[in-house]
Amino acid sequence: MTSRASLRARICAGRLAHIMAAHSPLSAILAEEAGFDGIWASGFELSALYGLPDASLVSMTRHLDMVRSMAEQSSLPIIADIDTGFGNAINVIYAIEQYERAGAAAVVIEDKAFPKVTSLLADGRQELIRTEEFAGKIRAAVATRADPDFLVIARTEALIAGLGEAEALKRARVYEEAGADMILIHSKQKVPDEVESFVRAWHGKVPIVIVPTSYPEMNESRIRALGKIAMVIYGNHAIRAAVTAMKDVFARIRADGGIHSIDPEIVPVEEIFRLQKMDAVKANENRFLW
Ligand code: SPV
Ligand code: MG
Repeated sequence: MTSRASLRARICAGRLAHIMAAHSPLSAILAEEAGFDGIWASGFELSALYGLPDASLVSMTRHLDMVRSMAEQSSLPIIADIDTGFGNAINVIYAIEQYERAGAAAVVIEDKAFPKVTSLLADGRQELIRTEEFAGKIRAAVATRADPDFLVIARTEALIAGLGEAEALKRARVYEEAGADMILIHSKQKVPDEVESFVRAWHGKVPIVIVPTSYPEMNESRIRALGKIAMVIYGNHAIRAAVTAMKDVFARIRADGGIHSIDPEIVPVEEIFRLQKMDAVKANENRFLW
């Protein structure tokens, strides 16, 4: 079974898919080793990796290149965060062709206007496009995919934009009608109430995706108890873990005046060799370097 087919089968069987953000092939490898079911090719993480705000500044080709590089190193399905789809329905058509070819298993397209601004910012400028226009983008994505197992996930930012639950539900219904395989509902409230209320009120046929970054108390047992949610995305925990670890280690080296005390506390270089598959190089040296 392809990673796309296995992701779709998991979703259809109602088994919650646990998806970890990644910003590099190395973080994708670590997410796979940790037992996640898929990789979130996060626009936020990749923007941060380049030291840029998540505001449509990282180009499609840069993001695509990262998806391709992750797909080379991980067998997990990749859910590509394609933001607004890089423009209108015509841009979406091109994006779907490219992302499918690059090895993504799914795309998430959001109903914000291009250029977008990151969702979790306290006073972010959140502008949505017309419901019908976004439905056209979803129809374009569905009509373009070559593999029927490639998932098209419609993300509504209605709650993020402060438009309320009725508008979020109305948009989600239209996006389902347009052919979306799943609906991602995003919220920046510090508690799960808003998302829980949306999920209870959702009576569509397609399942829901959530990104509980701002309401971390919504753990997996609460998600299962609520039902209807088929995918949970841990949206920025790879880059935040990396920043936490680098800050700590860099500060310790400066404070200690050297690497002597930190050395036993960080992974040895042999662990990096393992992640790089250096053993294959050694084996091939023995076979072919005569
Ligand atoms: C991302 O990780 O790029 C997302 C999730 O889209 S969020 O940043 O929370 O909007
Ligand atoms: Mg994003």
